[in-house]
Amino acid sequence: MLRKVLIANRGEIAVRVIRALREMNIPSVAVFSDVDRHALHVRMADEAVGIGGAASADSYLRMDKIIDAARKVGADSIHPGYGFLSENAAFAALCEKEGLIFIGPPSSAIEQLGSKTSARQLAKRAGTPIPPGTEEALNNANEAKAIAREVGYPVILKAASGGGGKGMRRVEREEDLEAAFRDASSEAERSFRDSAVYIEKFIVRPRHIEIQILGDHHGNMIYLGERECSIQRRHQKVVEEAPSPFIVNHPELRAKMGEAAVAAAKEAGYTNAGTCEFLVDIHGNFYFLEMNTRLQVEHPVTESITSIDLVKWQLRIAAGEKLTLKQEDISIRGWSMECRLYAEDADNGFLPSPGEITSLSLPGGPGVRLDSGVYPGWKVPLEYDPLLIKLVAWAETREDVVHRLIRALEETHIGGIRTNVEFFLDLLADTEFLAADLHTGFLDEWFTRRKKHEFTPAEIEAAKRVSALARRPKPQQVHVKSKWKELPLR
Ligand code: MV4
Repeated sequence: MLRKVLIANRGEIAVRVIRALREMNIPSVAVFSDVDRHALHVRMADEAVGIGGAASADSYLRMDKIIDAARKVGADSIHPGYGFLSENAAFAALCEKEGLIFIGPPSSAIEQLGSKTSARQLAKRAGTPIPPGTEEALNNANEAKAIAREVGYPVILKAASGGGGKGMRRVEREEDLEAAFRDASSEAERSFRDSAVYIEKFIVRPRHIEIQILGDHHGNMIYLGERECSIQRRHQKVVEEAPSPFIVNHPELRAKMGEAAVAAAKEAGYTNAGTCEFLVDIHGNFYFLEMNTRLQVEHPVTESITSIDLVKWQLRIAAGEKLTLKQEDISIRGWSMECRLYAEDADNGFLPSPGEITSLSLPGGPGVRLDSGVYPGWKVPLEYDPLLIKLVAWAETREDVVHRLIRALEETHIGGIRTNVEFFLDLLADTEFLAADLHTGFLDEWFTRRKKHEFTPAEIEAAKRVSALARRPKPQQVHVKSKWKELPLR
């Protein structure tokens, strides 16, 4: 087993990894920046090492300081969490060179999957379906025009080094293609210092569904079902759930997507935990978008429906152990949903709202899991992502899990800062959300609908006094709505 693990991260994910290590009796080492000296992950770890200034570039992104810290405390391995250095191939390679175990895939896999064009090539070789388009960067707008004529409009231009929706342009007609090509290339250059863009057919009104995989160093690899992540705002996930309402009645589609994810990961020489992102259209056709070579924020919903601890498996796999779970051992039970509680002002454009948490009262009871990185009296710094707590619920059905989340949100009181708790109560009490006809445009449309209603301040106050549970439609109206019954499966 691993001797001592340094966690090159902060906040709730550092705490999550420390908890797994504690249960496995492996010593944990936190690192912290100047503003994180009193953070929860520092308090919970067995040891902690300061690695520099508040700005990420001076601390959590400093490969040299993190490697030095690992050396100093005698750690043999590093868990990168998510964000920061987690998908940095150079950091994984540096760990490999220094004889430290990087708890994640090999640097070669991170590198191949980091470039979107090379990931497309790899998926194609593996037989994993991709949106029609190019697997090489385009040299000019005329090349884009030729491909767009072949695959048909709308198309989408994407940065080869892209992520988070930057350097992306949807194009409806040929006359808009040249300007869009210029815009996408220059945004890609500014954002990633790489102007390379490629083109894909635009998949209309898709669902964003991802497949969790686990692979060991002995050739074993499995998939652990899907997560539905279509509820996003500006490419930031807001609510995640598993299973996907779109897939739940179609185990054969789940199996096909799972096998496609495993095939792509195997082609990359992948090990450890990873996630294949797919777009799924209304007909049940699925298309590989990219692979996330890290543990994801939303991993707990998969843990909840499979009863498998993904972080413990990451640690065992990194230590060279065999993945003793077989595909036929994986079964899905019930429904899980996660709300990301942020220090942000939901009434003012979701602007970050850092500051001191003056009081904190958190939910509990059956089926409630809290992955928190905060405590009362802690001052949320403005330098980092303001995710405070992941509230994750489990229940037998989707309807029950939504009711449970509402109940848990109503038990939640975070004082001193603005949060998005009230926003979740509004969203989860919405009939359309309950109907589960989710797609990537759902949240934008929901905000538009809400604005149109234009409630008076008195109505808002009245609504706040009534439990969101009481505002819900009657249970008999509720069932998972699937717009398609018979899927034309590939
Ligand atoms: C697409 C697409 C439609 N067709 N690709 C946005 C982020 C990036 N990772 C991929 N994205 C998209 N790629 C094709 N061929 C639509 C999106 C997209 C999206 C995807 C997932 C979740 C939310 C989204 C919101 C807008 C656009």
